[in-house]
Amino acid sequence: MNSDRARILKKARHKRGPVAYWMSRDQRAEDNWALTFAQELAINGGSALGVIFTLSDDFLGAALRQYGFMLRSLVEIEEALAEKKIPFALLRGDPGEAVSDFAEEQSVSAIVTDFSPLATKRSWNERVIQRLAVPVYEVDAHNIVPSWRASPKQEYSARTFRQKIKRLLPLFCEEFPSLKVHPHPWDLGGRVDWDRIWRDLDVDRTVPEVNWIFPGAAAAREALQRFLNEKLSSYDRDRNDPNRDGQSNLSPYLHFGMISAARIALEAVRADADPKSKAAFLEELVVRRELSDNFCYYNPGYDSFEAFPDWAKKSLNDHRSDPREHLYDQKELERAETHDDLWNAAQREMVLRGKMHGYMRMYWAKKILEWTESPEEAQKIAIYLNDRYELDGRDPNGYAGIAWSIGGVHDRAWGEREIFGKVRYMSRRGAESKFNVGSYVERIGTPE
Ligand code: FAD
Ligand code: FO1
Repeated sequence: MNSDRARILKKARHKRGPVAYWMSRDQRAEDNWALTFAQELAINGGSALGVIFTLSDDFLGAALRQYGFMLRSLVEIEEALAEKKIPFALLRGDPGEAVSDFAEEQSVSAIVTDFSPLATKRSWNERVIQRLAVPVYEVDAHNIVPSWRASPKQEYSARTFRQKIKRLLPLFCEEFPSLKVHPHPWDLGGRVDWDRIWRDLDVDRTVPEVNWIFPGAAAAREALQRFLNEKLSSYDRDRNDPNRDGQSNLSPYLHFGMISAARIALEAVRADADPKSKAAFLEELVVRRELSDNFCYYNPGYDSFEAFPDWAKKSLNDHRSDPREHLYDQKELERAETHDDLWNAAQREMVLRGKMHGYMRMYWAKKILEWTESPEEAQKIAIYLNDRYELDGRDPNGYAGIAWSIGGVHDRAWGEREIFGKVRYMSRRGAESKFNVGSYVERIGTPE
């Protein structure tokens, strides 16, 4: 493994004792560099290895839909780890405290965790570091090129980031080693009582689970194979048409780490498919996705107006008092009660299906800017809805996508117009010129 994938968050003397991999963002047993690193550390020290997951009831507005998707996959992970003689424990309570209490009780010698640029996980890490006297390592198991290696600063556009990441990709595109049967046992008190976890789960149950997509690593692999066999070759033509099922639908799996982006990239590169489509897909999967992590990692205000570039902030400020022809509040938007049936259809697609089409996401967020009191309110509402309903929400891609749509992040200045200032505008007429809006609206259905 390229050693730059790992870094030390807390230096401390290595004592003897088991190594714990604190899994969070990368919820899979195979193709996981954080787990590989933890196993190597354990084997080199002659130690046991275990995986812990801290279940928090309140993660950035997630509801039953997303918790269900995650928990059903964690059951599979426990099973896959058991086959390798690696125990799995599910901890409850404040994650920072739960991890440090567990480590003390079990005399853990080192903690390894996966990387997330989001504030929540960073604050959990801080708490663990403060409370524990053992080494804590962080491994970027999500990005192909670790965020801290891809660039030392926030990149202002895909163009500048693309150059850097393309140069580094050959160093990090390695085949994954298989997880080994772990040679040193660790008794963590048996299997997780999943029935009890479900019973005690205190989350918003008004956003139900969906049944068009199945969670877990095996389902993710199948979805990838289907995409490579049936859709990759026409990706470039079909991905921006919400009436064609042209996208991969891999984002929910990527968000929860049920599949690794590097695995998808390796398979896509090997696939016998149209080169233009391959390049378009890899641009989204690698450059755009890893650029979102770069944005959130170097810009702690990623979910605020402050994150927008200066030209956009100035321009949006100049247009604050422009009259709005339509004004909606959060509830009206949430219930898809606007004058625009295209927007309403997109909103309903997200609420009912848990995944809005990629093209519609841009239109959707830009219209929220057009129809609310201020850019701050638009951003807040867009984040609330995205995080509450999307399976892939609560993700750097979401914060970056919303900041791109409303605040010009990673974009350039366009011709000035009302409300948007120099932020790129999207019109319903533009959508109509790209795809059959009527059939999209009809397919998603109108409320009774
Ligand atoms: P595919 O087209 O098959 O792409 C494959 C993968 O490439 C995706 O799974 C994703 O990881 C990555 N990707 C594709 N488009 C983008 C993009 N524009 N930016 C960054 N990465 C990209 N993506 C999320 O994962 N979570 C979100 O919450 C989210 N919210 C968004 C909100 C707005 C307002 C906008 C404009 C975009 C948002 N995106 C989000 C980005 C993008 O729309 C989705 O990643 C994509 O539609 C997911 O579907 P897919 O996996 O079928 O995509
Ligand atoms: N990660 C956890 O470690 N514990 C959780 O309880 C948890 C819940 C959760 C719910 C919805 C969702 O979209 C993601 C969730 N995650 C959870 C994963 C989370 O994405 C990562 O921990 C992030 O890296 C944190 O920034």
